[in-house]
Amino acid sequence: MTETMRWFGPTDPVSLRDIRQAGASGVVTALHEVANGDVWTKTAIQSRKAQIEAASLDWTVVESLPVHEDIKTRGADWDRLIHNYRESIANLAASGVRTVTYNFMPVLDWTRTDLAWPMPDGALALRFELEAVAVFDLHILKRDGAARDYSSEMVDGAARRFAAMNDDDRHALERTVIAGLPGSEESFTVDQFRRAVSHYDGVDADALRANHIAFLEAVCPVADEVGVQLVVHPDDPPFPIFGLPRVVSTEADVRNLFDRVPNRSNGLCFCAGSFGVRADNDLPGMIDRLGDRIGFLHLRSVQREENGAFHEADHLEGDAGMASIVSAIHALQQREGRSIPMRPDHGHQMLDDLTKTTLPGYSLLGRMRGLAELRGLERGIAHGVVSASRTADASSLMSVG
Ligand code: CS2
Ligand code: MN
Repeated sequence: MTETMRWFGPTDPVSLRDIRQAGASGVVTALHEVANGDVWTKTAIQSRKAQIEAASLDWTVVESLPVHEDIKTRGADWDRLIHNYRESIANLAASGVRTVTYNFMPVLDWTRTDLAWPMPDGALALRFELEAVAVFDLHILKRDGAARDYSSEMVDGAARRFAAMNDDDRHALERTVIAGLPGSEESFTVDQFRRAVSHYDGVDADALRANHIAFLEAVCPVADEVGVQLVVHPDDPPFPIFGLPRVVSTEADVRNLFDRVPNRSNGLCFCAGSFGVRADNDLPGMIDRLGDRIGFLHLRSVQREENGAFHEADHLEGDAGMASIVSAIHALQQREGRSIPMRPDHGHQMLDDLTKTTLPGYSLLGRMRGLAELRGLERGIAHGVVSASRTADASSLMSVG
């Protein structure tokens, strides 16, 4: 794998030097300062690239070239936005940046309900609880018909929980859910969020799928021509929330995209943490079967809990079965004779980072731990030291004294 770390640009509290010392050879980044929908100019791309290269790193992957809401809903500005998207792709290719991540999640990018969930070792993890989403949806947003989307037990539980919360707790939950996590291009007040959600009245899962295909049909020919691969990041979490459809959650969803739009440039960002929230996603099997389309890897593990909750585990723990995943990646790379860019996707806030201001999920030390563990796992597999067995998970391969 080609080892990278995400960098949020010059304002990121983590520096390029930090990333280099953490052992990455490249960064994954975006021109976050450009408004969603505007063109990424050649000059702006070149200058960011030069800055990265001056730190002896490569700009390996774009994450993300954001897809505007008017593309997802096929709104009035579609033509202009598609034109701009194509131009940004061509400009990136002209600078030699050839892998471009995007997602097709309505309104919200990734979503969590707790950004500082204490782990037994004192590190802090990101957590998602469907019941907390229900509290926000039913009692803060007060979305019409929301109660239909939850079990009656969860509706009752959410009412009890909301009643026990003070104003600060309520405000904190609201901010966690809609203020925007790192990499999200949007941040909302409750009123703005309500309005953004209402743009999806009449856009059900089938309509969103059709809009996604229309987007790919419009941009893939240009990407094919200039040699860029577009890689779609799956839904996080991989199920509908706030009554909004989500259509990149399973192997069948992804397969459908490739069947409908066979262009070479139509690719996948395989995010083990996002797909891994669903027990019905067979992660190593997906790598085997979708491998020729995988252009970028996010490696991270979640621990599923009851009632649609999960938290982010250490990279080699949790439900992912990381040894089986890295084995499948190793086999794919051998088969195709290439090295796939990978980043440790999120990490715990730990050690010195506990006293610093950090971006949720993107503090340095937790990601550095994840990168080191993943790199060691891959080297072990490549040298035949670690068994490539599909049944063993990383924690059972050795016991650390
Ligand atoms: C998230 C997302 O996977 C992640 O870490 O940070 O923001 C992801 O980058 C986007 O959904 C990809 O477009
Ligand atoms: Mn991811």
